[in-house]
Amino acid sequence: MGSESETAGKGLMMTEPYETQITRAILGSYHAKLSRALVGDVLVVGAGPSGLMAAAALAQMGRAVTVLEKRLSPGGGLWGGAMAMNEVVVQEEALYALNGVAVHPRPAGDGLYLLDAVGLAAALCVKALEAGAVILNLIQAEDLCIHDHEVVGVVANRTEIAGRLPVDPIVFRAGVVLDATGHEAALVQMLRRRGLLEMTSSGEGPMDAVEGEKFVVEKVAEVYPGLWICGMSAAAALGGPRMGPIFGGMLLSGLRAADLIDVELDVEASLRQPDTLSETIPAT
Ligand code: 48F
Repeated sequence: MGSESETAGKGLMMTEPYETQITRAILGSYHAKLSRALVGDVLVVGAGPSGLMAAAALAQMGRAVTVLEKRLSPGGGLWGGAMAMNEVVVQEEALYALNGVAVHPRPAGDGLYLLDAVGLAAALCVKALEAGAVILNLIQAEDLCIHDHEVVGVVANRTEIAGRLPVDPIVFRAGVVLDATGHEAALVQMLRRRGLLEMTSSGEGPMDAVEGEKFVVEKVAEVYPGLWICGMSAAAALGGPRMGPIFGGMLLSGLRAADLIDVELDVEASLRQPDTLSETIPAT
């Protein structure tokens, strides 16, 4: 006689083959995750350092966050470091952004710190997931959902399908959409192509690491109702300098986006609240 759990296991295997149980477990779990991701507070498009940082911070603030990443691997431009030398540099003043992120910055002199690029990409993913964000890879934002002149969501498809096969997309809805698509500034470009967003910039400028790093933090903004930009997307959308393999600006840009978006969501929530005081005091 086997133990009770063995018997239960054998019973299950008799009803369904092992391979089917594995597939069924994945199906159930993935679709529950997808369903949770469909409507939320913030939809981050692009899982590079700025998007992952913003997602982790917003999720830690209690916001419902979904991250869409078109590639197989979230991490954006981190993995390859500089010219495929997989080390990245972060400035001392940005190190606080990595509190609670499982990385080990090593001093490189002059207030610069080195991090393993793969380690940082992986640790940011873990941080965002542990904070409660949902990360969906292999999903590409291919359009925006706009109601009454406000971005209310993103039209998305499987990366392998988007733009290649005649298969309709689905829509992810959120209170705020954050374009963290890096050099592409993909969501901003979707508005520009339709003439919905007028921007004089013709794309990011030549490299200037000091100015570029400041730019991506200072220029975090809502560029169209419901659509925010951060990271390299801000530089590409507004004409800031590129900065190469220094990543403090990306981390701080993501953090700043999280702070500003959190405030914006609070303001929107308070505007939706009924004016209880005026409702309870009868008019004389
Ligand atoms: O490019 P990326 O890492 O953007 P970032 O967070 O950081 C920039 C730095 O990596 C580096 C730099 C620092 O000196 O200049 O480039 O601003 O990550 C952007 C992510 O967005 C994804 C893309 O695959 C990448 O992982 N992405 C781009 N377009 C889409 C998208 C799209 N339409 N839908 C989903 N994901």
